[in-house]
Amino acid sequence: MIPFKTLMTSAALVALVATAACSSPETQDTAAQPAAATDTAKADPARYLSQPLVTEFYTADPSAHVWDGKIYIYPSHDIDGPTPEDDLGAHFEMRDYRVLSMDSIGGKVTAHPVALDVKDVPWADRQMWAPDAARKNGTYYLYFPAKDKQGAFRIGVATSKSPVGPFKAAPQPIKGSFSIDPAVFTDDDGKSYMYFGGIWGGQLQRNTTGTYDPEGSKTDLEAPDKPALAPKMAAMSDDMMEFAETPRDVQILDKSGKPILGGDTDRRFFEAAWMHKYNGKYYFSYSTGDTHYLVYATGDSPYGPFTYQGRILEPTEGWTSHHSIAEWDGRWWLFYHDTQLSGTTRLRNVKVTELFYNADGTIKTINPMLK
Ligand code: FUB
Repeated sequence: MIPFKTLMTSAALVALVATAACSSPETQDTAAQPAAATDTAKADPARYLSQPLVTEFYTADPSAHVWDGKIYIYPSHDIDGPTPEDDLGAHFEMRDYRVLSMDSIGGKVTAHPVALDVKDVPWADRQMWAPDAARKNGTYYLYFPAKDKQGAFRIGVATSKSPVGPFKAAPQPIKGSFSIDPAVFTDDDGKSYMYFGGIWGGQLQRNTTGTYDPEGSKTDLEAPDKPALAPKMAAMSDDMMEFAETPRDVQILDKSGKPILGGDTDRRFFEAAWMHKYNGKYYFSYSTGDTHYLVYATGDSPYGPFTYQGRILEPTEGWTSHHSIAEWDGRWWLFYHDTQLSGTTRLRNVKVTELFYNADGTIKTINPMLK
């Protein structure tokens, strides 16, 4: 990866105090945690469109859901580790998940205790990356990617009777799962679908034959004039614990109906799949990775195909961009992350801002920086 850092130089405390003072939501950490940043400088909060939701620890990849009128965010829990940054994301060494909840946008944010730890997942070895959650018949399902003992990313599932956990992991990853960034969308008819995948560190390019190839490409298909590697999707089984079908490609087309090409790095899928529905249309959104955009494509079915429409979010600070979109109180919200608190790609903080549609259903592009 090419780090897309903002360099900052002074002490963590200064940044945290400055940020907290300007942050509208009140935060409450219900589990003892050390202060977040360790080697950072004062970032001027006025430069940012919105402020971190939590300052006590680092969070990223926010998957938001509204259940019973309350907002729940399932983020990655970033930690500082010894591994140097590389193109395959070895520096994202997360070991557990903590859920955030809010009664309202802009209100108090509650950070709940650890909901799932890698040590309690029998098959997983390391790197608990971007999770998502779903609810069905009074059970909450946490879906998460992690590397297994062979270094291959798989997607696991864990269950709880509470939206904030603790969750109990299934002993094996979801059969037939691979790669990263699960996002589970439940349609109006109650059917649920998982969208997933990521290139480079997400290993999609090492799973093209149905078996993980540890010697496979370190980037993508290495064919810029061919259709880009597609994200994957599958309907979920009734019990939400398995795929109900073999994962298939999510087709992303340009406006003339041709697949987006591998070399079209401003528009091709990289990671961070999300699905939402607005006015009867399906919006498949994702990150373009090394070009740092959050973009979207729309379709008439959860299976696609999806036609590329444009950008949701211009580049944030930090190399990665990852988001979710949810409706709360009749308005639409973009949950995303940047590195305001740390200035370091591996230590991110989640945020929220309102998302607006144009009359034709297109999304108004958001700039995360004010100056
Ligand atoms: O948080 C680790 C990885 O970084 C996620 O899985 C990607 O989407 C990117 O945000």
